[in-house]
Amino acid sequence: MVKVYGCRISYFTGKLETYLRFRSMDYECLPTVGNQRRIRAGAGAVQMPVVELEDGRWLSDSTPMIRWFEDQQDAPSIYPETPTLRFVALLVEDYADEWLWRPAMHYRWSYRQDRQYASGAIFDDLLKDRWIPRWLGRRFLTQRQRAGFVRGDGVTRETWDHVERGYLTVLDRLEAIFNQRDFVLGDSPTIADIGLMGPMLRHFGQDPTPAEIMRNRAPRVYEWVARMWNARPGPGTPSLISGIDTALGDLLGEVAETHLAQLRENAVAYAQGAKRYDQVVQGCSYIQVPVSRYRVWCLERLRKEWAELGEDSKSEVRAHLPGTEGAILWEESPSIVPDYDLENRAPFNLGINVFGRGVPPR
Ligand SMILES: N[C@@H](CCC(=O)N[C@@H](CS)C(=O)NCC(=O)O)C(=O)O
Repeated sequence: MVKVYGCRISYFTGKLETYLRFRSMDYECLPTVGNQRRIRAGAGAVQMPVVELEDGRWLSDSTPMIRWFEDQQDAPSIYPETPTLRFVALLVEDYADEWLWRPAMHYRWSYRQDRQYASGAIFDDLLKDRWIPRWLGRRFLTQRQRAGFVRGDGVTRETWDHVERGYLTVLDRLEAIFNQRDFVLGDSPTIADIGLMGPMLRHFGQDPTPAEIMRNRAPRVYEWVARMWNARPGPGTPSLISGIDTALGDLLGEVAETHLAQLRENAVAYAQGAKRYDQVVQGCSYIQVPVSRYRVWCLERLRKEWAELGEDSKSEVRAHLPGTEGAILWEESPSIVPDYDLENRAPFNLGINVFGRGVPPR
């Protein structure tokens, strides 16, 4: 039985829970609040989720955690065997983790009915035994999340429509994929599906405003969320697509134009020692978004995976990535200076938050 410290409506806790259910692994959910000192000592940073194993070891960060759990399995892996699909799956996971975060936080905290629901749910889960009046706790949570992860992450009147377009586009791209097959890459879940469950399960599929949009605009995605929540490995070997088809290629185009564009600008800003930076994504200007040291590491890991691909795989993936944004995967880049997990110990290293000490600093 592993202990998962998180919250019942948290993005990355939902991603990890989907994986643990898929592998029929028992877990116990515990709140981070009240356990911060132990979490910081064991896992390095307080974020959701962190995991405590029965032998006392701590794990942080859903991406390396799932990879480590998967290494212990004696079953067909959720990381595709073919190098092209493996790379695509990792890229989609990273896009789901790091790019879809902004629209997910925007819908949850910018719309009144969504923030009323979320602040109540988080309060009841994390704060109700803390001697804080419910109204005050909810107000504190709303202000923290809106100031930090919405306005503080570049959502303004000017970027609002583009942020929402990112959600509508991923719905359309996935709807086209699920019109052809049950999961992103074939008849079984891969790490691409698990990654997408971060935003889709506890935010887009559950918060009132984006869930209504999902039901009406992309019913197959809505159905996939439930299918993923209940997914278990099939009896045989997973049957995945033989290469990148049009529907998947269209999703990859969006991933490159948005997520890879942001990863590049973030890495450049980090190398310059900046705390915030401006970026243009699909023609939309985001002013003074927070720099993330963690995301420099994400980019470095993707570049390593890219470097290990054979020439055939590289050209197959490249054909679906717009050159300007895709190039950050293959060009020599002096601006990528990872300085996290240099000993390659993740998920057993001391973790860091995606931004500052949790919320993006002002
Ligand atoms: N890279 C981490 C990210 C975890 C994360 O950022 N979780 C969010 C909540 S879903 C969090 O803890 N944010 C920090 C905060 O709100 O203080 C992972 O993949 O697990």
